[in-house]
Amino acid sequence: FIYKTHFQCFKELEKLNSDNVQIQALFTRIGVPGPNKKIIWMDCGIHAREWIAPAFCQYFVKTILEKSKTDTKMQKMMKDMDFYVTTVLNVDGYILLSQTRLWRKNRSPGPAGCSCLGTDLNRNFYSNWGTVGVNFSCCSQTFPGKSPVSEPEAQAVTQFVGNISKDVLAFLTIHSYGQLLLIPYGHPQMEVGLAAAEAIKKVHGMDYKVGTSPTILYANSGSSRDWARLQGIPYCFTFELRDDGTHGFELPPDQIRPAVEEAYSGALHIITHAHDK
Ligand code: ING
Ligand code: ZN
Repeated sequence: FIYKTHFQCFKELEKLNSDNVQIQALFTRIGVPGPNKKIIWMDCGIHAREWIAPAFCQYFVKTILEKSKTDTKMQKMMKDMDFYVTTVLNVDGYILLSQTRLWRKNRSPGPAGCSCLGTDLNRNFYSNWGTVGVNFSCCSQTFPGKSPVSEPEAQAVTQFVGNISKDVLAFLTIHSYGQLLLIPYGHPQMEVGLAAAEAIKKVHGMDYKVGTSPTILYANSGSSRDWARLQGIPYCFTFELRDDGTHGFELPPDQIRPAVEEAYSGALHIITHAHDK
């Protein structure tokens, strides 16, 4: 068994040049088969060091599957919608964590002459690419790449979600840390976000802030969430899971379960709202 990195896999699959092959290897699709299904998109682990996010995606998949056995609302949602869950979007970066604990970017080669690897995948999407919140030094953590959507991971999401975007009700992209729900501009999202934050607080009493990136975090460009909103997807959220910065990316193990439990509650609120609307 020869392990191939994700980047190599993408390169090989690209050669096959057939529609939608690439990302089929990436996500889990959950739902009752049927016609005219709506879609919920969720990705975790676009940034490697934010490993609580992949833990969340795993918990999410496990929980919706368990619920679907008995919970009639979940059964209905699975009849109406398919859940596409990408547990680790940036696989190459995630694998590197065993050596480089705080790696963020992917592992693709930099521009000619650059000694560093990696592009910030959440600066590589086609949404005001390369304008704010980026650093064109290829060694920086927010290097947006050589050009918009230059990276195979961003290409895969752009191509796949782009093709189905008219059926996607919600696009949830999961990061850490900060305990935030970041929204693109637009008021309906703010209301749903505030209600989701309440749902989160009910689980373990944690406070999540809700707002747009520039107002509650920092300005950026080229994010997948802004791109998704530009495709017309109604509910697009970035989750920043625990914690508030005390431990940051190195969340203590005893917080893993409560962190994913409360985030589930917030995600479920948004998904239920998107479904019922
Ligand atoms: N945070 C996100 C980042 O890419 C973000 C925050 C997401 C800002 C989407 C704007 C839009 O920097 C982390 N922790 O990566
Ligand atoms: Zn992140």
